[in-house]
Amino acid sequence: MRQKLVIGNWKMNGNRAANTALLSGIVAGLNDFGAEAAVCVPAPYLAQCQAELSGTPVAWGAQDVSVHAGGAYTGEVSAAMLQDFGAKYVIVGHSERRAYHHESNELVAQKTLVALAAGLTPVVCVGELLAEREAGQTEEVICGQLQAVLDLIQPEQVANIVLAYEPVWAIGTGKTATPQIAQDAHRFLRDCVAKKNTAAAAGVQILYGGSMKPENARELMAQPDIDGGLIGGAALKSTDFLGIIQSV
Ligand code: 3PY
Repeated sequence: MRQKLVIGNWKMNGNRAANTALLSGIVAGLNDFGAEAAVCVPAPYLAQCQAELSGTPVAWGAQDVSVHAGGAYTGEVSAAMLQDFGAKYVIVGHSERRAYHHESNELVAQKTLVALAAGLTPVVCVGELLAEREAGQTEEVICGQLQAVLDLIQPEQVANIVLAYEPVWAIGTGKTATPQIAQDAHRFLRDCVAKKNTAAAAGVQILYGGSMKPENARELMAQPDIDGGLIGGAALKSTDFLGIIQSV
């Protein structure tokens, strides 16, 4: 039985005062729900998460990581630095980074490997564009994105990654994949993982991302291969974020 996991992707939002209000609202409202909760915040706020979330059930993480261990890489943040601030998760390959920072499948795979080596749990995002879905290329695209990662990691490392299926056409658009569309993609991804490590595939958490909100979370998370959510806008309001967690 896989544990449900709900991760807030704050993207480039927040300030110290607003973060404190949001984090304390989440912690206060988090009772005995069946899901594990985490927030992936802009790197400058990792220290704040460490100060305000330590000792609570809410984990924290980052939204990107450098492939480099250290040195002359202006603007980059290493896996060791994330770990230094208690990060558990790091999102890699979000479609916004693939689109705006030209991250290739190979770079995302390297970031996954670097995160794993540092003891972080990479949340590897895959997802197709609307044009790709309309051209019937969804499986080819998400398989290619995932395969680059699977090719680089060891079979035993499969158990230490989290996957997120985020159809690009559902990100920031208000459109959500129907539960059946999402389930089909999740099942397909799990079958791809099984080719690398059959035993581990059954345990890999695959999150749905793309306009998940309290109103649609229950139906999505009821699907057999949807193990939680990677939440965008709805993660910025504690009541919405908690509403999603309560949908588990
Ligand atoms: C969204 O739901 O907008 C996301 O991009 C989650 O990562």
